[in-house]
Amino acid sequence: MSSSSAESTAFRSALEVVRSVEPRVAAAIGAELTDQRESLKLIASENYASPATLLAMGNWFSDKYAEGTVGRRFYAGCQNVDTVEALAAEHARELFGAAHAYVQPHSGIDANLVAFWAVLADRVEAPALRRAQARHVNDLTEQDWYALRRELGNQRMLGMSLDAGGHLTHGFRPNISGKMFDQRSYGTDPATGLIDYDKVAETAREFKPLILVGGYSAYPRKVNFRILREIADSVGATFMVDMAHFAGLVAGKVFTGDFDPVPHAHIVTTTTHKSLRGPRGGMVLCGPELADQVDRGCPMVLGGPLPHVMAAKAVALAEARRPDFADYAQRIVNNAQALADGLLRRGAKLVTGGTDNHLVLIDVTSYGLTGRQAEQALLDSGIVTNRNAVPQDPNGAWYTSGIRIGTPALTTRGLGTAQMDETAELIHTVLGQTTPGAGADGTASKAKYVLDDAVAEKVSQRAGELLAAFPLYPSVELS
Ligand code: DSN
Repeated sequence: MSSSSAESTAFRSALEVVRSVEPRVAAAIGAELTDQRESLKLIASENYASPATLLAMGNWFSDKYAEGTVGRRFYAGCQNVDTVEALAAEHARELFGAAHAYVQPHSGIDANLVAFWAVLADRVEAPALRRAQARHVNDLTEQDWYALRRELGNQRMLGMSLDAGGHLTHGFRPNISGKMFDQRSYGTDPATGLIDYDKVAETAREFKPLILVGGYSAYPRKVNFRILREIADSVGATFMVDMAHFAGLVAGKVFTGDFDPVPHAHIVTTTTHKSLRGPRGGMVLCGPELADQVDRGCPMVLGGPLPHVMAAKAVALAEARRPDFADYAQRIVNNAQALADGLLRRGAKLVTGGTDNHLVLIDVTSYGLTGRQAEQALLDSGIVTNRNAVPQDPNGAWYTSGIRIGTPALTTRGLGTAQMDETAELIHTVLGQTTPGAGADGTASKAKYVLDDAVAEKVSQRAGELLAAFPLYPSVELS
């Protein structure tokens, strides 16, 4: 049986079994594949995992509790979980050149929490923290938590500001990190949109953070991690990098030297499902000095590990160690640059004037739109993006003034630079032909917009034709 017919058979059989119990779930799974096949997915944080990665998740590993770590479990019978967890960690260490890998985090937020607690435990003498670590998180009383917060009190974190492209989990209020830490941010130079390292150093000297965080979810440029490490060292901070967005570019050796966070940071966190193209989940990499604290992630802040997802992480990380992954990673960046060039040539305004990673941030105020209006108009036209704040955003974090687009998913489908130019044309057409709408009372709205149905229809049709030449999961036929 050829591998492609094996994949079709596997997914078809799985759906048949699901259908026999709850046909609506089987129908929704099938519909999701159709939707993903038919939309021009430009969400910078999404991708398409391989059939092997997807299939590794649908099995009896899901039924196993495995709190603890390899060889040190709170449950019996974890020998097979040990095998997949150890394999995933080994692939991660080899791929990124890290001394230690912890592959249990369920998401990027979880990975960051594990890292924060590991650094706190390593750096702060707090008896309440030791007591908390010695027990299961569910057994902590209100008084324990209170003592913990008080004893840890006022630890400081310095991270990239949200509107400059930082992430919520880097000490911002809607996330627990904003409650655990006294946070201050570094932004970008208003003239260039680039990180001003002298300014970061100045803020670090003034603020003296316990943790300096590098990494972003909407900054379209490389970051010099060697310089950030020097800044961290100069103020005695632990240097942590959240590489969730660009882990695939590190794995594929597009980001090397000063731009590879692993040799420079004390601790690195990531998700596994973005440019790295694995299953939905997270991971922490560190040196031997933090390894023991990191391994306490479960049960300190994580619920039971997901062995079926760790199995899929092992598969995806093995894929990322193959030579063709480096070619994929380079094509992600080539495509993002072609998309940026295509937009710039058509008159769009881009934050920082371009990109050297996987994402492009369009400032849609140049089209007279908010991010919300632009996002919806593009969606009507078959183009899936997400709105995002731009530096010093006049429209705030809800409506925003930006559209963030990224190329990992379309690159996985096989689209190349020629198709990126056409994609730029489609985006520019929609944004150029959309105008702001008015609310019910006739006043200007930040959400309503006007786009001729015929334009949306034409763009959607063209996007469909573009995608038809690059089928998603060509090896998988469900009917
Ligand atoms: N939600 C992810 C993103 O879109 O960047 C980050 O958590």
